[in-house]
Amino acid sequence: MRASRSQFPLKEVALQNHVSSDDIRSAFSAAMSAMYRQEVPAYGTLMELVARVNGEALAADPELKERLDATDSLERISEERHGAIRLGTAAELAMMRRVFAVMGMYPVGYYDLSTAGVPVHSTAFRPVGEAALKRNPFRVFTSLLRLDLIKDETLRAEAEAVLAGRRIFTPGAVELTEKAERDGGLDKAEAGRFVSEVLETFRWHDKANVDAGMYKRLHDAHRLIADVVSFKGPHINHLTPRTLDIDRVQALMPEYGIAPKAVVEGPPTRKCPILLRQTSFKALEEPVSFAAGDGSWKPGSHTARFGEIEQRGIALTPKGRALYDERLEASRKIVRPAADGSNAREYEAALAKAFEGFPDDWAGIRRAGLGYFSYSLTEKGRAAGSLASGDLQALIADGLVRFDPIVYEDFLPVSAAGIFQSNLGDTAQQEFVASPNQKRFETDLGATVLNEFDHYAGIEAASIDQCLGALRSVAAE
Ligand code: OOG
Ligand code: NI
Repeated sequence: MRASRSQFPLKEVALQNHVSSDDIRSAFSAAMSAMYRQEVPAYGTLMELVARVNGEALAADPELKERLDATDSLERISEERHGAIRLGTAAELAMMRRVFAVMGMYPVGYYDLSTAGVPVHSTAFRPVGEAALKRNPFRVFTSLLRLDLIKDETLRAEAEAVLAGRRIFTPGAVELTEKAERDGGLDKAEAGRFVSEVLETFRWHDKANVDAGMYKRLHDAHRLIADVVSFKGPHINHLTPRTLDIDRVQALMPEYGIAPKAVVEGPPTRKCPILLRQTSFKALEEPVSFAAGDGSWKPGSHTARFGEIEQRGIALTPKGRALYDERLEASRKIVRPAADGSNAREYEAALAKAFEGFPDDWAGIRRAGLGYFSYSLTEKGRAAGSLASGDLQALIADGLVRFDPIVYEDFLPVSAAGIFQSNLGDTAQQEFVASPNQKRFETDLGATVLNEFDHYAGIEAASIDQCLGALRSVAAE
């Protein structure tokens, strides 16, 4: 006989006092959105535009609405967003991992941006299980500055010294993270304090940590280095809502007083969206001040924060992803998008042409083994009972089982590079020798990053098990 849960009353009581990590993440995501809306009013405008377009997209496409309803994923979309931060040291990255773990966010994937002329490498902290993703899929693209790519040794040492002297977490954030690790969670009051303490790390500071001369030298080495080293903390640099129709948002942005970058990053417009499409508007020039040395402040400006929106499609299998990478590369051999947007139309045409060979219907994508799907019983399947067989293909053919695309929850290195570059400006293009160093990143992180494919495959396999298991138990009744 299985032990009943009531045999462990002590543990049960202890667990009841803890807020779930999903709730902490949701609260944090909401707090971050409220803060960024105040800090960057254009973000609020973008949210309004996205809400309008999403409403219109759902009204115009009943099939899409039905699919989102059926897979229980309609609700998460209006709350869905990702942010991005850039950290300066290994210690900051390792502590950030512990802080995110309290919110049920784990590092997934490794992105090397050095190939794109940006001296960082990155991961995405995000929830991983299906239930957690449905509850709130908040993610943070987190980059670590690579001072090892800076040639000027004096400047590198100075930058290291500045970074070593700053504390990006409040003592309260550190203390509550340690408590959560010790006790396996936080109670309601602690969770509330945790959210407001951690929010401080992401706040914008308009008073620089360095003087104007140092800022200029860092900026001359690379704008991104100035952004990371010159300030008290890793201010959130964008917060991205999810749209159901990115082409429509891109087209409407000027009407809302926002100038988008020239091309949408990622795959072309398709009937069945794959992976991730993103567009952004340029970083704002914002007033900051630098310490003058005599206690006074010298006014200046800094550009770091921008706006971005994205549309998410199906997660691709390694085979599908290889085809995506190959098609993207093929289109870029024909036309490479110019930073000034002058060849945007040619690029779009080349991209669309290159992707003609990528199936654009869900059944075709599934048949070719290109994407991950979630399987569930149809109404007919739920009523079937004794008809049950263990053959998934037959069950689908008989209309007992349906399949729906699993959403891509991660990022794309070529797209991320395009977003970084459009914000760094045309003049900031810089060559670095490509030097991915995942081992070093993981040592600094204090953990290995999770493999995105394993997680999609796991969600798919669990859905199949659940379907077949349900049919078997009905058949056995
Ligand atoms: C991150 C840029 C990458 C995305 O959505 O691909 C990114 C940054 O600028 O720090 O956010
Ligand atoms: Ni982004």
